[in-house]
Parts: sequence; structure tokens; C-alpha cells
Amino acid sequence: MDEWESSDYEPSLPVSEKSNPLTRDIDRASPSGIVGMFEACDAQMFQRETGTNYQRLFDNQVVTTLAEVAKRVELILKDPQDSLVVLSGCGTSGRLAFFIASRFNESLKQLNRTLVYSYIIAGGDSALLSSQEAPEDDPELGMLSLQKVCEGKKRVLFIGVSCGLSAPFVAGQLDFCLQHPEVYTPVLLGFNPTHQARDEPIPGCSFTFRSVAQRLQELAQRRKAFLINPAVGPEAISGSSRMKGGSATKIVLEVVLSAAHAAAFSHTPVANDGILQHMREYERAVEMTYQHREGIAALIEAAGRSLQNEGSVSYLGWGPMAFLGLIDASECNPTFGADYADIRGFIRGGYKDLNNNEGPLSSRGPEFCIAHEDFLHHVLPGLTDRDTVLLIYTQSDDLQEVVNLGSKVREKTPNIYAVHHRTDSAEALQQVSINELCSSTLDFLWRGSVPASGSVFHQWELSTKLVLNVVSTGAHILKGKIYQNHMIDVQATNSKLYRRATRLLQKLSGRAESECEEALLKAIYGADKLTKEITSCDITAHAQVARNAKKVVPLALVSLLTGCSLKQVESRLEQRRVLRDALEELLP
Ligand code: F1P
Repeated sequence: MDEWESSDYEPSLPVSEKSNPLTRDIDRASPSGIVGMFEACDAQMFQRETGTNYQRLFDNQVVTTLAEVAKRVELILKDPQDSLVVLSGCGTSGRLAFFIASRFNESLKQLNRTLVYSYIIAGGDSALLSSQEAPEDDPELGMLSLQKVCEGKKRVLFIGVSCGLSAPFVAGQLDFCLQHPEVYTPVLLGFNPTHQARDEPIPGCSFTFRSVAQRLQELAQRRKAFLINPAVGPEAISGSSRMKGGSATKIVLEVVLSAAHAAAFSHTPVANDGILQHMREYERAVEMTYQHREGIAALIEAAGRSLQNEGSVSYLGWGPMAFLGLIDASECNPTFGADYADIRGFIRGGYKDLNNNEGPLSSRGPEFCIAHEDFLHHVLPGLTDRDTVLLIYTQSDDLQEVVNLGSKVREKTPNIYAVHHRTDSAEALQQVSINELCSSTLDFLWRGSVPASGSVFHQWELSTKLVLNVVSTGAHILKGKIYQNHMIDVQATNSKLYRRATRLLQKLSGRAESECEEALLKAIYGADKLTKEITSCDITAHAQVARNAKKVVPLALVSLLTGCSLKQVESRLEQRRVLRDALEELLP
């Protein structure tokens, strides 16, 4: 049994918010040490039964539920008239909902079949590329967007993803499904046991996430609803569900949908064995990824150096791999308080290749300019040796294009790297040129894989996701944005993050919850005294103001423990470049 599984390890926290004992000292680890810790954390996703009450991915009951959901999808694939499979979530969960719905619709298109997948992301398509945390708190918005997508449908399989079993947006959708069982079959995907689902009252609602999850659990016994919620262990950086939560979401949904497609179109009935085998392939892909420990560490080092020197990191991607770059980059703002320009993603083909519901979004601001052309026009001219560029592609992409773009980058900075996947042992000529351009390349050679099979690409994607997550997190660790294994510069921009920020203050200061919340509010509003006007507002209003506040948790923590005014703390923090070191120096 791992330490986190013990009933007295951080008992008030759900698994998704616990701090992982394996990464307690990640803020002091070397790049290679960081990769090793991520490897150990990711391995927890696949841990077999450990003799505790926690359900795991490979448990019989979980596999059986995956098979049952796959059979429901199969029915819709075979008779798609007036039917829909909706994938929905907030933040990373919504981005993956989009990604997976698009990938499986693509495969239906190739088979000349009716497209049955739709996605919903809280905050609309802007949230695919930037953090829009406020809508995650809105259950009515969730319900209305579900209704809109499903207009006129007679049969809907709704898959709501909330890694922490916590987002009110998804709770609102599930509640709506429960009220309309004649049309909707709800599936909840997350990574906490039901009794750890969030029980905080949702303003204006009679339900909490937990109460909805419990209703689903009851209906699950009669197969009228499904609950997929194995534990995958705490995140390497506490609460950062973009990492294991996101990876496990991708694995579960792809395993389910692939099984459904094989049953509907290739005469391979859904079976537990097939599901298990498919999950083992993902496990191997994760192991294989971490065999490149030193290569990944080199990337962390380069990206970390850029961030430390106020340079930037650009991911230049091709095909589906590029979207994983876009996702990873978009998460750095809420997770580390990063600026959009610190780590940016670009995709060949821009919005045409993204193919999102709302179409091109470039007019919404510079962070929505995502095509390679945008990189060429807006980033390349100012690129210097402080900046790092990462090329992300596979053997299916036009390697000459990679060489051309890489050459332009190389004229500006020597810090150019590549992550690529292939099955052919013989390297293409262009690959040799790319290797010459790059400081180092992460060359994933998947021997024995069949590139024509979609499932192999899914594993390449997971591998890319892991690398990018480790690189962006590792770089921010080197920049000093992590304290022990906590994101100290987390944005308090919705109720979950507001609570997390308060808890972090409690943990690091040892003070009472009320005192910590007060300190957090003072930092959010930039006020040394709280007025009645402030204290009478609710969390939604606080979270709104927090969007424009910077370094709220560090400010609150230092002023709480030193008694200094916010202005004093602010200037002291400004004098020190590395936030983590500043905290260690300033705290009594
Ligand atoms: C949704 C989410 C995360 C994001 C951040 C805020 O979480 O947007 O994806 O990284 O933590 O919340 P969940 O509903 O999937 O738990």
C-alpha cells in the first residue's frame, strides 16, 4: 500500500487534491530527478489492486463498466439516427473532450458514417486555448449548453468528465440528465471515490456534486447510469489534474470508444479482455516514454533556462500532436500564474486543422493566434538565444516542412529541440537534417507498432502529452513556481481554486482557515483591511476579482506570517527573482 492510500494520510482531502508523498522534494530535484518522480507518479495510474478500498483502473468492476459504456456507444454507432454521444468537461477535461470527439468523428468520416460525437467545454471554444475558470462554477450554463447541443435528439449518451468530481458545470449537466432519463444516459468520469466528491453547496442549487454522484451510483446498479471513478493516485504537483487526471481521461475514453468502433465496424464484440489488453498497451507506452529520461531532462533544462531568463518556449506542432502542445501551453497560466507568451503552442494549418465548433478565434486576442504563420509573423522576428523552440511531429507529417521551419528558427536561436514518433527504423533523409538543426531530439521509435491503426496514434499522443506536461511543469519548477509540491502561484479564479489557495495557506502557515481566507481576500483585493463591501461578496465575485490579481498566495502567506503590509511584501517579492527562494527567505 502506498503512503497516500492510508486512511490517515491527509484525510480531509480527496485523492485528486492530496499531495503526493513521492514528490515532496520535487522543488529541489534536478531535471533528471524531476522526470524520475513523474515516472513514479504516472506508474500509479496502472497500479493493480493494493488491498485498500480504492478502486483502480484495472479492477474488474471498472473494466466491466468500461465495456458496458462501450456497448452503449456501439448501439448509437449502429443506429445513429437522432442520437448523440456528448463529451463534456471544464479546463483540461473539456479540452480532451474536444480532442477525443474530433479524433473519433474523424475516424467515422473516413468510414463514411454519420458523425455522432459532440463536445462541450465550459466557457466555449475560448477555453480550448485559454483559461476560463469562472464558467466552471455555473451549473445552469452547463445544463443549457447540453440542452442546446442535444436539441431534437431522442437518445443521448452523456459523458461528463470532472477529474476531481467537483465542477458545478458538470454537476448541472448530470442533474439535467437524471431528470430526463427518457433521452439521456449519464456517465460520470473522474478519479475520486464517490464519497470524496465535492460536497460544497452550489449557489442556487439543491444538489452538490456529491449528491449527484450518489444518485448516479444508485442508478448504476440498474445500468441506467454509469460511474467510472478509479483512483490514479495524487498528482505530482498537488491538485494539477491536467497531468494524471488528463492522461487517465484520455486512456479511458479512447479505450471505450475504440472498443465501440471495433464492435460496430470490425466485427469484434466488446469484451473485458480486449479492454484490459488495450489498457496494457497504454501502460507500455507510458513506460516506453520514460525510457527517454535524459532526453526529457534536457528539454526541461532548456525550457527552464528560457523561463528563468524571461525568454519564451514555443511548441511548433503538426497534426493532432500540435493540439496537445496547445493544451499544455494553455494550462500554464492558471497553474503557474504564467503569461500566455511564456509557453505558447502553434499548429500547422491553424483553425482549419483544429476544426472547432466556433471556427477561427484569432480576432479574440494574441493568445488565440495559433497557426505556424502567426509564429512566423509575431514570434520568430523577436526570437533570441534566450528562447526555446520545440518541434512536435510524427512520421506521417511532411518532414520537409519541419526542416524548413526548423531552419528559420535555427537562424535565431540554437535552442531548438524535437519530439517525434516513428515506426520505421530507417531514418528519413529529412530527419537527418532535423537532427542537425536540433540541440537534441527525443526520437520515439515504436518498433512493432502498426501506424495505420488509430490506437497507435493515441499512444503516441499520450506519450507526447506526458513529455510536454513534464517539460512545462519542470521548467516552472526551475523557475521557482513550485514550493515543495504545491503550485504557490495558483490563480484563485474559481471556487475550487479559491478553496485550494486557502488550504495551501493553512498548510504553509499553520494558521486557522478563517485567518487564511482573510489573508487571501486581502491579497486578491489588494487591501490591508477588509471592508464590509468585500466580505459581503460571494466566492464567485472574489474569483472574478482574482483574475486581475497577481501572486495572491505568496503575498497572502508572507503578509500573514510577517505582519507586513501588502505593499511592503509586494516590493520584497519583486526584489527576488525566484518566488520559492523569496518565500524561504521572507518567512520567519
Ligand atoms: C477542471 C479544471 C482543471 C484545471 C484546473 C481547474 O477540473 O479546469 O482541468 O487544470 O485545476 O479545474 P476537473 O473538473 O476535471 O476536476
